[in-house]
Amino acid sequence: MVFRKLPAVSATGMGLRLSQKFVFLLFLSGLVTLCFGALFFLPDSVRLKRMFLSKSESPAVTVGSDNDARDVSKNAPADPERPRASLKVEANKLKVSRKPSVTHDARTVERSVGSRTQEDRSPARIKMDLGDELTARNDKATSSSRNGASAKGSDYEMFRKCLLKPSLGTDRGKPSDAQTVQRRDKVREMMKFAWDNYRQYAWGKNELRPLTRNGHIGNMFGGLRGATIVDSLDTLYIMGLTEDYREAKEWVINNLDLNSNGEASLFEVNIRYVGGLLSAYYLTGEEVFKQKVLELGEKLLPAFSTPTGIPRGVINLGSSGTSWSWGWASAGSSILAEFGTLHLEFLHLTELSGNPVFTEKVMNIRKLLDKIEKPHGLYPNFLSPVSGNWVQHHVSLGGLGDSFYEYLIKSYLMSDRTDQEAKRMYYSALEAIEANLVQKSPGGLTYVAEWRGGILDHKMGHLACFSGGMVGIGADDGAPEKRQHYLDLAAEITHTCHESYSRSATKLGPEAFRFDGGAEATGTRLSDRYYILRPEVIESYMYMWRLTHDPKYRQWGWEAVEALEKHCRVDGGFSGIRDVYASTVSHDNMQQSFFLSETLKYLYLLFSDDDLLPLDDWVFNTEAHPLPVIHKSCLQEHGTTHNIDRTHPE
Ligand code: DMJ
Repeated sequence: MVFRKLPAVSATGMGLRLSQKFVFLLFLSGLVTLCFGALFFLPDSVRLKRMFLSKSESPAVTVGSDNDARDVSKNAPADPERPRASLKVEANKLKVSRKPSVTHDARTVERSVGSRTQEDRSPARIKMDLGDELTARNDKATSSSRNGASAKGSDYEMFRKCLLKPSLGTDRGKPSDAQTVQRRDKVREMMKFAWDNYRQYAWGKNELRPLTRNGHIGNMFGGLRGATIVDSLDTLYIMGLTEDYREAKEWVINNLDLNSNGEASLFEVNIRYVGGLLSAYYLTGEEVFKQKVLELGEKLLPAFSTPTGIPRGVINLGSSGTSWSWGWASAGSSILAEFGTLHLEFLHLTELSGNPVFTEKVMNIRKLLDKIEKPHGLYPNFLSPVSGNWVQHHVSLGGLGDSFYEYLIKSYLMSDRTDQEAKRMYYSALEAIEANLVQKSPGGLTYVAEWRGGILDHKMGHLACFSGGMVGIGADDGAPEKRQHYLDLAAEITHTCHESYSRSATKLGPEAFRFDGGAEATGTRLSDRYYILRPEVIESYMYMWRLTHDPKYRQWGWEAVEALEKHCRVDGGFSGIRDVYASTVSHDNMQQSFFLSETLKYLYLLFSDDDLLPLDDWVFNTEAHPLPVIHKSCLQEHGTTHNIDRTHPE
């Protein structure tokens, strides 16, 4: 012991002179300071460091190439211990406030319920869809106690009662004509096939490799596993694949381990895991989903500890909570489509937890975006989370930008049309998009070009094809004189996207198609010709069908089913293809989780009656997970809402 080695010092320290005591204390405090300081120089993974340091360090990695935010697996940081360009202790410490959130929104609420009547809400009407849900709720008691979760059944019951219509319709959305029933059954069979193969060859892994018949983990989800399972819960449930749903649920109960320590995409974890668990909870009332999603939500909060509160793209889900910008994102910037696609899920995290912190985080993002100067009213794709300024002027409704716009209109719809700020921002963004990006090709096709500092790139990504549906669902809430125009625009964009499919040999659409050098809705570059089972075109068919009931949308959906069956179905599942223009296809050996979550779900809805997940009660997150509209006035009336003031936090 140190004491014994000091001359004339007893083990107890008794008998020391004052000056000796002083020198000794000085030495001791120096030693402690040194040891603590040394912690900062240890790598993040060292446990000691995680135990002692706060979660707010956000090393920034700078400079990279301009890539698709959606195809991030190949861009994820390869080595968590790699040298970092700068190490900064952020000023914004994480504040997890637990104050009760009952402030009522003082703004005038103009409730637009269309043709909904009071009778729609009667308990008798609501009971109609409780067949499966009641069974599920009975299971809930068992699973809750098994998981030690405290069931807040009354909140859930109240939420159900405030829905305007039965979630699954009168007969699970079964269509009335035989041909549509047949087509819907086919889609259900495709889901079963995709799921069974995943189950057999890749169970518990993130995605299935259908050619080699094994699992893929990737590096988008940190250490999280079972992306396909979480992404599929609601699709299985909606399609009435009851046994498969139960198995998926059991996996979540027993195997979904949220204590992972890898680097994950905040965006991907949010849209797939948070979205998937939220929607599974709202559809079934199973407490385990609520418990898991709240636990996961808390783990995402450190990503917001930046000087501006704009989260970085990559987060360590472990106890360090460190976050990074993507190596490829310009100058350490954050991506519009990533930090702008959190709103719907985070509002529901507040609803379920009563904790306003989730809403505060996304409201802060919105506040910054609303205030910042926008070139021609447009939102560029890269923003610095440190300075809060745009990093470069690339604007796109495709990858990097897309779902930010989608979440503006959906925030408005999900707020029961009370979120006037989201409404204003959406319609002015749309106006800027129309003025600067929307083009007509020589052959008369309407498309949405990309914008690079004022210069148009006459290309449209497959991802941008979601915008047909988006413009469509927003049409009715636009200025009265613009409503028909928006619906026409939505139909024109959807038509163009269909053309990108019908002009290929496989009848599937390329990753990007162009309108220059004589091209009209065709992918001219080799690198743009692949199709990875993406949903966006079919998503727009589904919305346009619901809005217009024009039979062509169902017909186009059926063409897509036939093409998927012919070119993407292999013995071990469904696979993407490398070139949609080649009649002999080459498979990419990947069954993306969004194929089960989105592509097949939208197809199923397209061939179902509109009363399956009615759009006045549900909005779909960008991964097609249905989230309920927050019928605030009804919930407040019954005193159970966790509504907080959704105006800007101070
Ligand atoms: C999905 O993960 C989501 O739809 C996301 O918003 C965009 N891309 C993929 C599917 O293409």
